[in-house]
Amino acid sequence: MILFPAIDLKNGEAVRLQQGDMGRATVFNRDPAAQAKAFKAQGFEYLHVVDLDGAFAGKPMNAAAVDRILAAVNIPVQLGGGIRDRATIEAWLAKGVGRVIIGTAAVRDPALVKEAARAYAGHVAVGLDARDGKVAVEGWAETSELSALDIAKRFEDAGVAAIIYTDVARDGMLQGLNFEATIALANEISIPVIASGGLASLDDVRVLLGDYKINTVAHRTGKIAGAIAGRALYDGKLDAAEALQLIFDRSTDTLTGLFSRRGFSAKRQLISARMKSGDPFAAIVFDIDGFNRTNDKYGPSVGHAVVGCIAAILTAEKGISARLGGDEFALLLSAAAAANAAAAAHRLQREFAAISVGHIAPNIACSFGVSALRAGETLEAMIKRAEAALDTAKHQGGGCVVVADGTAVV
Ligand code: AMZ
Repeated sequence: MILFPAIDLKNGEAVRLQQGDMGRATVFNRDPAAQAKAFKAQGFEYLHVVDLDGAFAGKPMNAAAVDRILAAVNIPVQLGGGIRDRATIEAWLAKGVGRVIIGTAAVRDPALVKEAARAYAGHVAVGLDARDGKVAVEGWAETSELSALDIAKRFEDAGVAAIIYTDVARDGMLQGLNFEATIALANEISIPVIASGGLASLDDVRVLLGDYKINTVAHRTGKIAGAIAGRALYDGKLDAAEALQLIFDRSTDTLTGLFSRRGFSAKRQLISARMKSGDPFAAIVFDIDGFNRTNDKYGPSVGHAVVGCIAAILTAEKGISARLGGDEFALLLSAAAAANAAAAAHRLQREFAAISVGHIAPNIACSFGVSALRAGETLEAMIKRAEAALDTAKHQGGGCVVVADGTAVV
């Protein structure tokens, strides 16, 4: 789940509207680039920027402010408002916009979205803004006859990176997101859906993470890929640090259910904060040797199954396990388990080698790096040493366990 802080631009300033009404604008920052920097400093990893004047005019109107934002931060920016033709899409992407959002043109010119999504895979999103169930266009001054689902379905196989679904009536009102409509949409299509309009508090973030029941019904909220926060952040109703911590804490890898790199790093920070000196910790990091060859030889479904088996084995260990990347994993051990980390690495090595998928025995070999926490050391530094040991193991030809703290065992 990604939480996107929003910067809406009107006359070169960062504003928030209520229900999309330009007459009800509050200026929150006269310097949008400074606002972008502030969001980055708070820990956000992505920005949502809208050129409001552009959405009304049908062409970019706050390009200078967007340029300043792009120059001020190096995190990806998704940008919407007045992007209605191929030249404008290309110009923004060339300037470093991570993802363009197409609203009006998704209703009026679906071919443009399809062609752009094909040409710039991962860089084209569709913005669907619904008022009374129908999609609003032209700065929300006009309403079409089509529902969000009608339009979303057009792009089902087009390679659109995301659909940003906004409930116009809730936007800027701090009354909470429209979960029902957003989840209903997400359940009907395979394109990731980002929720927008009315995000009010940490409770909304909890619902997005699948925590809460809505009207006593447990909704499947796991499909919501992200949410946009605007006024709640500017008004201080949503604490950025708290929200990001909650999200990172629960950030798991979709295939394995293990902590993702991000979730692992959040957990690590949490443990570090609570750590007392003398607490025993150890780290095992490893990756699968020649995983691509396994994929090539047996196909990706066997590769996925192998990763699933590794995840199941790690879950049975007494520790915090994470999938750091494609074929890279980590296991953080404490107390008695930490004292036996090297033995655990050898045991894992044998268990992975024995993995079979149906009648296929892919002979999975892994290289391991192991480290134990030294007096006065941080968890971060300990994991770095395990990673260095893993590098050594790979240089030694792989398939071995290197213990950073002295005893190298091949
Ligand atoms: O608040 C508004 N009146 C408004 C707004 N926030 N009008 C349009 N927009 C945003 C959409 C989308 O991100 O949410 O502008 C983008 C769409 O612009 P266009 O020009 O493609 O319709």
